[in-house]
Amino acid sequence: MLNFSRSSYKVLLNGALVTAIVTLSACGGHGHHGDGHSEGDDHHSGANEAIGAPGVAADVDRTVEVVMNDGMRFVPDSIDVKAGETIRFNLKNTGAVKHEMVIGELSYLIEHSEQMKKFPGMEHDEPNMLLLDPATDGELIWTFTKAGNVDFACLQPGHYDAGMKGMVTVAE
Ligand SMILES: [Cu+2]
Repeated sequence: MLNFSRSSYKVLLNGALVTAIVTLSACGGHGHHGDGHSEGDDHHSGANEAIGAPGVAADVDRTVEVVMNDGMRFVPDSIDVKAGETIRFNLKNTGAVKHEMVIGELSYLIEHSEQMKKFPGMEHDEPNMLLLDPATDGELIWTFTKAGNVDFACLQPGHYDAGMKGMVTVAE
């Protein structure tokens, strides 16, 4: 009787463990949920020095309006900022399907675009992204810390491949 209880407990534990691993795999296992993965994975979090950092409302220097549409475009898809600027992106989804703006390195965006095709229901909520339902708007605040190019894209399945991407040019 005692042995039976113990083995049932083990199975339950293993079941929980398996579930956790599957959940991580669905997102590529790269820890962009910010749930305590090793620091070596930070380049996949979407928030690193090259692309900038999440901004706060009190620091906003400028607001930029960006429309996301079912033509699979960001309007505008080219945005100029200066290093150190905190931008409030006022995002508007004028389409009939969900769109999102995800700021990140190109490799991160492409990888997650592929993941989204495999797991279309996968949703994220990170400071470097904003997912909008059809005909809604919202804001994403981001501080661009370093000069260079910072990519952004919509990672809803197929949207990146259809050209739904853009670039922020960060001047010195
Ligand atoms: Cu989209």
